[in-house]
Amino acid sequence: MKTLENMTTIEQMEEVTAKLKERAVAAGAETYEDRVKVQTPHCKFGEDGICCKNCSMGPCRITAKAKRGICGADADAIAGRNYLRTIAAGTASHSDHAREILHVLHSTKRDGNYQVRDEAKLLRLAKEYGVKTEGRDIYDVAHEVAEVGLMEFGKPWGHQVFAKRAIKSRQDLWEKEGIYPRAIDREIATSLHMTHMGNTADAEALIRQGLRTGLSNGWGGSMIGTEITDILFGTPIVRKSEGDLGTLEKDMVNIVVHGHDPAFSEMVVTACELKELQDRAKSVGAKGINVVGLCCTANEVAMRHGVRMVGNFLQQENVLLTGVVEMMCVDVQCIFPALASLAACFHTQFVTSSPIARIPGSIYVEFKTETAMDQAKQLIKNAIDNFKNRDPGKIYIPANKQPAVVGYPCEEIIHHLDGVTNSHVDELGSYRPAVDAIKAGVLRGAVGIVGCNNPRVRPDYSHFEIMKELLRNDILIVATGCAAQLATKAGLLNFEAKWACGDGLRRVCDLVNIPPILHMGACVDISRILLLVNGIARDWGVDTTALPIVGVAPEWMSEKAVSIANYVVSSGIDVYLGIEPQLKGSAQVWDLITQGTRKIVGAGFTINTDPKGLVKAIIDGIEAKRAALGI
Ligand code: XCC
Ligand code: SF4
Repeated sequence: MKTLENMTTIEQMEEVTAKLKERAVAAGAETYEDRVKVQTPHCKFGEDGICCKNCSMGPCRITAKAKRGICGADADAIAGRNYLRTIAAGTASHSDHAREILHVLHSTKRDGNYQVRDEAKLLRLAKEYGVKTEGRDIYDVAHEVAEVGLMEFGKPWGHQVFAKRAIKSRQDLWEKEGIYPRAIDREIATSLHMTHMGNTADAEALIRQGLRTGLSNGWGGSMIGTEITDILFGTPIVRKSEGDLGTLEKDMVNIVVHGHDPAFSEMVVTACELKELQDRAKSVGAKGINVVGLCCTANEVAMRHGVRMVGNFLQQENVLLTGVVEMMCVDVQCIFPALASLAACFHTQFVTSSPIARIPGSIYVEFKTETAMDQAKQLIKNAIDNFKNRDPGKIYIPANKQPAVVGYPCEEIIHHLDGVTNSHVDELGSYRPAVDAIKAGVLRGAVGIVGCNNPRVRPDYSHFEIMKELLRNDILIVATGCAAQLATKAGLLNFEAKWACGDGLRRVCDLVNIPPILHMGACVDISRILLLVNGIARDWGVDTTALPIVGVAPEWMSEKAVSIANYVVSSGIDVYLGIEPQLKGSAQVWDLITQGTRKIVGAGFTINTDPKGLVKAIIDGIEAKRAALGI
């Protein structure tokens, strides 16, 4: 049994970062820490959300003297508009990623670069979409499913099809409150329209549209992204992996895949297994090819191939500073433009692949579905040929590395619960054993820990502290995104981490044979958490708001995170944030997101930048829900 001593502590992670920082200085390279220094203190108006530049009469800033912009918009209108624009951008990003994946599905061929890997899921989805399947070639079905999916973005009438997966009480509420999500692009465009000069100045109306736009992401874009990715590359199953910088190999050609859209990284991973390329690597004196993942791309390829996870968001520069990365291939989102100049300080080839994420100084190879495999092979050849260009004087591979168990989509969770009681009730299975464990108090509740790192706080520290405290209090954790990768780096994402649990949680983990933190995937896969919570509510017979289950984003930073927080709250799940949203300049908007939405959707944000205070609020929140249920 592993113990506390086997973990990697935040201090140990920071030691490595400090050593790599020395390397950066020696190489004349700048890192984010340098830029944080020159960017702080941040602009107060931006921080408070009360700078408007939505028209060229401005920019207008709200001060004690100037209580209104030139058009008369006040702090509430401006902060509310800025906030809604953030949600729209986050929704657009997740959803456009999903749209790309639908195009990949549309390009599938039996002998093509991309194929259908999960036929059963495709057929289930076809049924849900009303696509005929009988007597049809699976690829014809796939193409029509892709077309129906693409219509979810722009259909002029109707609502998101997947929203029907939500329990009835939620759907009725969305209907009643006028926030049932319509076409995804419609919600994004409406948000931009509402926030144009001369439109909505009413903060509550802006917040409501934020809820609806978020819902079009959670029960629309993100859920489509998850489903279609499973169909294309397989629904994840439980696998072993490893994480942290120690997964880089001194004697191998190291290729890092980074970003979010797995269409590119899947090809790279598949191509690396080809014998011809392995042989080529050996011919240049390497022992083989080592592909590792970063950010959400890491989660995607770890769940489907066991590919090791080299780090999370704020480690992207550290990875290059090791001096052993032959190539970094990126797709979209969360990619520092700074990587181009940083790579130039080493032999690393920095390859961008998407017209959506063009970065000066990178090698741009526009990835196309028709030529994907050939492009991936060529890139890997280039990486192999780059192996000889390493500068031995610049090499430092930290030892930090932890084993991890990944790959718990809802299907796997149900499968494990089924093993306990054989309670299988329908095609989708049952969460009843989990419900019973929570009712009995063996488990006090469950928490989804998600999101990024953020240099506004001590990186990874909040994740770590919150996770340890929740486990100790018999609260099961599901994790995605960069939060899941902190769990990986720390050594909490494996069966042995049971030492960190309270007695109840440990018993459940033993019985169900699961680790205490379940890796559910990338950020788009928070849609899986929606389905999980929804399934539990269904099997319990209560609305989601009644459940002792909450979401927490201790170190969030992206616009996507704000969109996510909005769909989670709209789905009846309280959200705890460790970073303040940029809207403090409006007491009304602050009040709306922390209190007001509770009156609309029955859930809201609790914001606390102190991790100890935040985790206490989470536990108190869970216990209050239990008390209200009488358990
Ligand atoms: Fe990006 Fe998804 Fe955040 Fe990590 S967690 S920094 S969004 S990679 Ni989504
Ligand atoms: Fe100023 Fe109004 Fe224009 Fe915003 S929309 S920049 S507040 S005049």
